[in-house]
Amino acid sequence: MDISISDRLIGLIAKVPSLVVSAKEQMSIWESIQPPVDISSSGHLIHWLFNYTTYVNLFWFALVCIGLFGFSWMYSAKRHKKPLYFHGNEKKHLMLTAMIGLGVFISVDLVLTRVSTRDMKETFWNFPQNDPEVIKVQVLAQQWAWNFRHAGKDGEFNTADDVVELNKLVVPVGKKVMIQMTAKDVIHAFYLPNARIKADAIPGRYAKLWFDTNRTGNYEIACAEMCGNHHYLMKAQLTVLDQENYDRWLNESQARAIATNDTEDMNLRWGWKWESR
Ligand SMILES: [Cu+2]
Repeated sequence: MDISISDRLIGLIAKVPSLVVSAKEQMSIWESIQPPVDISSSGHLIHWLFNYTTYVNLFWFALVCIGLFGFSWMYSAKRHKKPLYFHGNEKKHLMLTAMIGLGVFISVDLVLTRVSTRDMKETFWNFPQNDPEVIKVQVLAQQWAWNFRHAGKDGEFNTADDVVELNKLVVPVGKKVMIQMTAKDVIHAFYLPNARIKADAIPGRYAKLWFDTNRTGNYEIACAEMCGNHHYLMKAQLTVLDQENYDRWLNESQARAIATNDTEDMNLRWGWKWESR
């Protein structure tokens, strides 16, 4: 039996309500585009830059739209039967153009450069080098996993008491964590969305970053560099424990490491001497 066009139309229209997103679902979409919870003391700096960039660009975009559509309407054929030609090189036109250009340059380029340079210098590249409380971790990225190495009780890397974990980084809450990392094969990027921090792990060199945490829980670590066909699987977990649980975890892991680490196995000895620069 032939289905008439009107039947098809009715069928299509009947589907429309299911395509309309309910108010409740809109809420969840709004929630889903919110950034992940910030667990660091410096994440708000990145937030500020992100928000400022968005709003200042929205402002200038709106101004351009108002000008574009406003002048189109003002000088439309309906309102002006006779065309009006001018070259725009009068002093007031040049001044207005220069003022707008200067406004964009100051509010976008100058402000963003100034603020991001300050944040880099004072916070993100201000590494807690001489802080004895800092937790040091070495990270080896590879296709497609993250290896984490704590120095253990002796404070030296590549020794029998090193605690090595696959895809699991454990840190105590409130402490600064200093990370040195490299990659085994191709370029990867260590990305901690909840601390708003990211750095490339590059074969043949040691990259570093630091972060801190202000709440316990499990958070995602992702690879943020397209590194091969299983890049999407390259996830790890950041576990933030309170000090007591962290100490227990470290003690147990160290005891297990000393009992089972085969120091002759060169595959296990991927650590390096901590770079103090
Ligand atoms: Cu990767």
